[in-house]
Amino acid sequence: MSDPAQPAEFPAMSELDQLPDRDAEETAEWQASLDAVIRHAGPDRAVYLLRRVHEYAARSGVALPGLLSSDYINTIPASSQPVFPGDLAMESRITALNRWNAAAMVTRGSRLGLGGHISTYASAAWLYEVGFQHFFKGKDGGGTSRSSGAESGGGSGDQLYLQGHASPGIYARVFLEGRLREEQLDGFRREADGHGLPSYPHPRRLPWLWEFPTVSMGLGPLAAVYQARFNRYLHDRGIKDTSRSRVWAFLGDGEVDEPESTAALELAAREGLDNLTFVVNCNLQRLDGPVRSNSKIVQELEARFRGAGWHVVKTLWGEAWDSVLRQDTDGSLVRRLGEIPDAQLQTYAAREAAYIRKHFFVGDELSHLAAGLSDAQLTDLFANSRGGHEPFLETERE
Ligand SMILES: Cc1ncc(C[n+]2csc(CCOP(=O)(O)OP(=O)(O)O)c2C)c(N)n1
Ligand SMILES: [Mg+2]
Repeated sequence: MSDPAQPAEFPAMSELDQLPDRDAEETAEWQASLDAVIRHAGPDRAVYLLRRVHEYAARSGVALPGLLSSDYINTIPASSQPVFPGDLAMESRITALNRWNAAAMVTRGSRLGLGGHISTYASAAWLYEVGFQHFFKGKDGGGTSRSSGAESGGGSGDQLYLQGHASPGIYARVFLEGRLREEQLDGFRREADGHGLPSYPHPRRLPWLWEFPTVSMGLGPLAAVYQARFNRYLHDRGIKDTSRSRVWAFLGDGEVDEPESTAALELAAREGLDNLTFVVNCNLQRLDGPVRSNSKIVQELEARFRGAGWHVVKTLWGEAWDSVLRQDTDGSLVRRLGEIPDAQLQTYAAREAAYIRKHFFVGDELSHLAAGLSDAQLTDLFANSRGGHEPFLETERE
C-alpha cells in the first residue's frame, strides 16, 4: 500500500498514451500556436478553439476520449428551445395552487411539531407539473401515444419513482384532482387514527396512490434502474409489452450523495436502458446547508453521469439570461458562471445589485456588460431566473 502522507506522482491524463513523440518539432509548433492564441486572444478563445477542434476530430472519426463536462449554461440553446405545448396560464395556476397547498400542509404540521419538507416540492413544482401534463403515461392501456394520439392497448404505463420528500406537492395535486379531501391533507404525517397521510410514498399505507417507496434517500434511483432493466427483460421474453413504458426517477441533488443513487449508473448504460430518465432537481440545497459549498454540484454530476455513459441535459438559467448571454461574445460571462462556487451563487440570489456588480461582474468585459443592465435586472437574474424551472411560450420571445 502507498503511504497516504506521501502521495504517488500520477502522470497527467495527456501523458497516459505512453507513445513516443515521433515528431517533436511538429508537436512544438502546435503548442506554439496555442501559446500565441492564449497570448493574443486570451484563454477563453483558446478554450473555444480546442473545443471546436475536439468536436471536429470526433466528426472526422478521430477517436478521442469524450469531454465530461460542458459550460455552466443550458444544454439546449434558446434558439433550439421547442414551443411549450400546453396551456401555460392554466398550468401556472395549477402549479401555484399545488405549491400553496403543499406549503399549508407542511406549515400546519410544523405548528404541531410534526415537521415536513417545504422546499423540496417548492423547487420542483414545474418539473412535476410538466411531467404529469405532458409526459407520464398512465396504466389505462399504457397511456396515449403523444406522437400519434392513438391508444396503445395493453401497455404497462410509466413507472414513477418520485422524490419522497416532495410528497406534500403530490398530495396537493391529487387533492386538486378531487381524489383527496381537505381533512386528509390536514392529516399529513398524522396516521394515528388510520385516516391521515403518510409522510412519504408508502405503497402499503396508501396503495391506491403510491406505487413505489422512495424514502430513504437513494432507494428510488437505484430501484428505478432495476425497474427499467426488468421492463426490458419482460419485453424481450415476450411476457409483457413494456416497449412504451418509461421509468422516471425524480431525486434531489443532496440525495445523489447516497451511494445507492449512483450505484447502478454504469449498469443502466451498459444495458442500453433508454427507457429510463433521471430528473435531478439541483436546488443546490439539502436540509443542512448547500449540497456543495466550494464547488459545483451540477458540474460534478454531469461529469459523473456522462462518465457512466448517460446523456445529460442541463437546464440552469431562465429566459432573462438569454439576452445577457447573447452579449457575451468573448465567453467571459460563461467562464465566470463556471467558476462561481455554489454557495456564492446562493449569496448572489439574496444580495442587492451593488454587491452583484462588484463581486460577480469583475474585469473590463463583465463590468461593461453589467453597465447595460439595471439594478432590478441584475437581482432578477440571480434571484428569479435560475434553475431552469421556467416554462416559456415561443410567442413571448422578442
Ligand atoms: C438515507 C437518508 N439519510 C438522511 C435522510 C434525511 N433527509 C431527508 S431529506 C434530506 C436532504 C435532501 O436533500 P436533497 O436530496 O437535495 O433534496 P431537496 O433539496 O430537494 O429537499 C435528508 C438528509 C433520509 N431521508 N435518507
Ligand atoms: Mg437539494
